[in-house]
Amino acid sequence: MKKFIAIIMVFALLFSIPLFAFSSKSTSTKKKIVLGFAQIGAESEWRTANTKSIKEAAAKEGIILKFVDCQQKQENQIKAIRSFIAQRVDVIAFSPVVETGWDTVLKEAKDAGIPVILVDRTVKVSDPNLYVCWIGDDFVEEGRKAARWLVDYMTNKLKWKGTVNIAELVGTVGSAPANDRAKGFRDVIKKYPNFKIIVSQSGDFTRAKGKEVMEAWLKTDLKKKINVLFAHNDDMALGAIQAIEEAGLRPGKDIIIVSIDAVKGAFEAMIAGKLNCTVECTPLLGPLLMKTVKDLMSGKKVPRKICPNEGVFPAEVAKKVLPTRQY
Ligand code: GZL
Repeated sequence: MKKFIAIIMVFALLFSIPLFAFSSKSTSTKKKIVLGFAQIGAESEWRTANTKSIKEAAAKEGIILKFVDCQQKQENQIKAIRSFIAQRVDVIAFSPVVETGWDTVLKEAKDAGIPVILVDRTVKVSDPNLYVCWIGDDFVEEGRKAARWLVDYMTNKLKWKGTVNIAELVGTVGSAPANDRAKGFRDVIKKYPNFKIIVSQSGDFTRAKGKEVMEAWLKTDLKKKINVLFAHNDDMALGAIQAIEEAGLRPGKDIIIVSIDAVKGAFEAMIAGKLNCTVECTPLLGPLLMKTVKDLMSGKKVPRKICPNEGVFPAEVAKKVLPTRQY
C-alpha cells in the first residue's frame, strides 16, 4: 500500500510542475518604453498623416505613447515637454514648430537624463547635444528640386520667353521647412536671371491662409503679373487654386503651380490639371522614430541624422502614381 501511495505522489508532483511553470507569472515582464511626443498640430494633410504614422508605429512596437497636439503654438510644446520630464518618460520626441527658443527646455530634459529626438522639423540651439537625433526630410533640397523642375518646365516644355514672375507662399514664419525651402529654391533660380520672385508672403502651411493670401494678391495688379506660384506645401497651393479659380483664372495654365509634400490632394489636383508638380516630403516617419527609440533604450548608438529619400512628381505621372501613395 505504502509503495502505491508513493508512486501516486511522484506522478502528482511530476504532473504539477509543467502546470506550475505555465501558471506562474513570468518573472521577466519587460518594462514598456514610454515615449512623450509633442506634435505641432493638425494644420495640414501632411501633419495628419505624420500623426497617424507615429501613433500606428508606437502601437505596433508596444511603445506607450503620450501624445500632445500643441495647436501650432511653441508655448504648448514647451509645456508638453516639461510635463513629459515631470512624468519621467523614457524618451521625448517632438516636431519643433519654429527653429529657435528651445535651449532652456531642452537643457531641462538633458539635466533630467531624458534623450530628445527631433522628428520632421529642426532647431537652432547653442549646444547640438541638446538632442540625440533628427529624423526628417532635407528641406533645402526640396526647395532646389521645386526650382529645378520649374526652370526645366518653363524653359524646355513651355519654351517661355522673357521674365518668369513668381509668387511665393511661405510656410510658418521661423520654421525650418519655410526657411530652408525658400533657401533651396533661391539657390537654383539665382542662376537664371529671368526667374524673379515678385511677391512672397506666409500662408502658415494652411489651406485657408493660402487661399486668403492668393485672393488678396489677385485683387491687385499682380493678377496680370503672376506667371508661377511656388507654395511651400500642398495645402497652401490647394487653397490658392480655389482663389485663382474664383478670380476667373485657370490654375495650372494661367498660373503654373509647383508645391511640396506630395499629399493625395496634390495628386488629385494634378489629375484635374490644376497643379503642375509636387515635391515629396514624406510624413511617414513613425517606424523610423520607433526604431530609433528602441535602439536608444537598448544602448545602441543612433545616427545624428536620418533622412528618407524623396521623389518629384510632375502632373504627367499623377494618374499612374496616385494608387501607390500611402498618404
Ligand atoms: C515638413 C513639415 C511641413 C509640411 C507641411 O516636413 O514640417 O509642415 O510641409 C506641414 O504640410 O504643415
